[in-house]
Amino acid sequence: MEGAKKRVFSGIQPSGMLTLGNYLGALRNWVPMQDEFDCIFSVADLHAITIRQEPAAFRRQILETYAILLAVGISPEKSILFLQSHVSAHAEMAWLLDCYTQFGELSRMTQFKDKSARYSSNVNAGLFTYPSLMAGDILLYQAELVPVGADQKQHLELSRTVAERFNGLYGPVFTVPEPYIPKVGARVMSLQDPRKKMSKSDENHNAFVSLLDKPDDIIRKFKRAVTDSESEVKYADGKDGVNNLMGIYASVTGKTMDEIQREFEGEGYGVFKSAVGEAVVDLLRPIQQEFDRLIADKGYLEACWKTGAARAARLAGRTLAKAMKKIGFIR
Ligand code: ATP
Ligand code: LTN
Repeated sequence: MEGAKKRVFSGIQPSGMLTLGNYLGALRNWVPMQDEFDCIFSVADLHAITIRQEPAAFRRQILETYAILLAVGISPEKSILFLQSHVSAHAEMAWLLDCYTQFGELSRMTQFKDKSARYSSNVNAGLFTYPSLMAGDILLYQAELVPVGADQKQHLELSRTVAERFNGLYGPVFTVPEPYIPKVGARVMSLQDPRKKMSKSDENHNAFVSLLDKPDDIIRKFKRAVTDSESEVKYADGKDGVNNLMGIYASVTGKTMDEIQREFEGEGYGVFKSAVGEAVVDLLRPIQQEFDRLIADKGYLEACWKTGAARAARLAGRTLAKAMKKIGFIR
């Protein structure tokens, strides 16, 4: 059976509790992919230390990110679900690829430019070489498809360039990965500044809805969401806040923009915002219940990530050995 399906790899950083944006834009699409593809998903903990993390909080975030992936429906039987740092080949491959990636290429990465401006007191080398670690994640598994949001496309392009460069020097070692843009792609914007994407690391906690937020907090955040001075629930240019709320409501309920507009005709924003909040609470309730059950069962989580790491290490080890042999290392 293995080999017949296309291989998929994706990762998510445990840099905070995942948001509604991560769910609607990424995780929710990963779940059905498990039936169509041979999927490998990783909690990218090594990537997360490019930003300073407080040890106790970091440990909790890794654990919670792993549990939330299971809670939304990533299956440890259908897929390989593991912690990146548990498979040492990732760090080793990142070093190899660093030596096949140009300074100029890394300098052009917009995420590096954004993050080095935002965290100007800690512009570490890891922040700069982050794309090599990510390329290694993907290339170690010979992944053909990589589901990512628009923000990661540039990194994926660089992964392709590095894979092609390596293959050009040594023969076919790596599969050159393609970006995979799921059919239902949602881009969820900040509730406080709807021109910015909703981000789990936003300092303003009212700007995002965490997947673990309590129902009252979710309702409150939607009630306070920034809109405009009009009162008509209508999708239109310049109405970024309302457009975003309508997008969330559409994505959660499956309704079209026209249907939503009709549903709230003559109602004003208050009623609409409450409805969006309620819909999100209903969406997250079963996920939160499953999360609560899983997080209390450390033994099960541990068993899952041990199995995941063992399966991942076998695949990754093969590619690492092949790449090292080609370079000339004595094996
Ligand atoms: P950070 O705030 O730490 O940069 P983030 O919330 O932007 O994190 P990532 O871990 O970088 O999230 O992204 C994980 C996945 O979620 C990626 O595939 C990304 O494209 C997707 N994603 C992130 N934010 C959104 C959003 N607001 N809407 C839709 N998809 C998103
Ligand atoms: N950089 C990604 C997370 C990530 C990833 C990957 C995504 C790490 N390794 C490999 C796809 C493939 C992010 O910040 N969203």
